[in-house]
Parts: sequence; C-alpha cells; structure tokens
Amino acid sequence: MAYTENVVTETSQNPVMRHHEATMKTGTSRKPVVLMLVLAGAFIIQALAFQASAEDTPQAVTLTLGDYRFDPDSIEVRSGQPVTLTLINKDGITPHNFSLQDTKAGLDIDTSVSAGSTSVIEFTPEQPGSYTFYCNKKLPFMKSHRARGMEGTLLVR
Ligand SMILES: [Cu+2]
Repeated sequence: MAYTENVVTETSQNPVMRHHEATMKTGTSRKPVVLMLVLAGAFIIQALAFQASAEDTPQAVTLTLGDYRFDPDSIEVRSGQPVTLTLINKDGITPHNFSLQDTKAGLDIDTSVSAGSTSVIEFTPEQPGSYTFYCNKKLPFMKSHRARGMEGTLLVR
C-alpha cells in the first residue's frame, strides 16, 4: 500500500515540480507562476459564470409603445427565469404605460414611459399562464388607451 502511494505521489508531483523549476530559471522573479495562477483562476471563474448563465439566463424582450398599441402585442417567456423588459415609447408627446397585475401569479407591474423615452424593468414570472398587459393612460373625456387597442398578451411557458 505504501509503495503504491509513493508511485502515485511521484508521478503526479514530479512534472509540476519540474515545471516550477523551469519557470524559476527562465525568470528572476515568480511572476510567470503568479500569472499562470491568475489565468487559471480567471478561467475557472469564467467557467462558473457560464454555468450560472446557462441555468439562469435573463430573457430580454423589447416592446415599442406608440400609436395606441404595443409592438409586438404578444410575447412569450419561460417561467422561473428573470425577464428584462425594455419599453420604448416612440410617440412624440403621448405618455404610455405598461401594466400587468395578477396577484395570483405574483405579477404587479405598473410602469409609465414618458413620450420619447425608454424604461427597462425586470421581473420573474413564476406561474405559467396567459396574462393581459395594457396601457392605463386615459385623458379626461377621451377613450382610454386600452380601449383604443393598447393591450397585449404575456404568455408564460
Ligand atoms: Cu398608452
């Protein structure tokens, strides 16, 4: 048993030791070794980050608001994963809004987007289903934006 351990130790450590010696000879400082360790560390961190992003990818969706409609007016996302929603109001003077309220699904979004500006929100839909979103803007004595057709569907798979 002791013999086997010796063999394993020798084969696994010798190349590393030789490599260290070689590195030390070529340079007067330990810099190459340190650099190698930093690079190895960076590689591991990158690998971990990639793994995390594959499991928890933010879903990016962009909606244009204007002319009393959403474009597109139907979006589809995966449940349990964060959604980054970019809302672009392309109208020159009309403010719009993105409302999506469903207490059962844990969705409570009410974001206004002033004329010509962009808002970015993030939310995580936990409950698969079909949800209606709309613009809640309405001027006195006028039809609401929603009544004029400003609504759409969020499909959560
Ligand atoms: Cu509107």
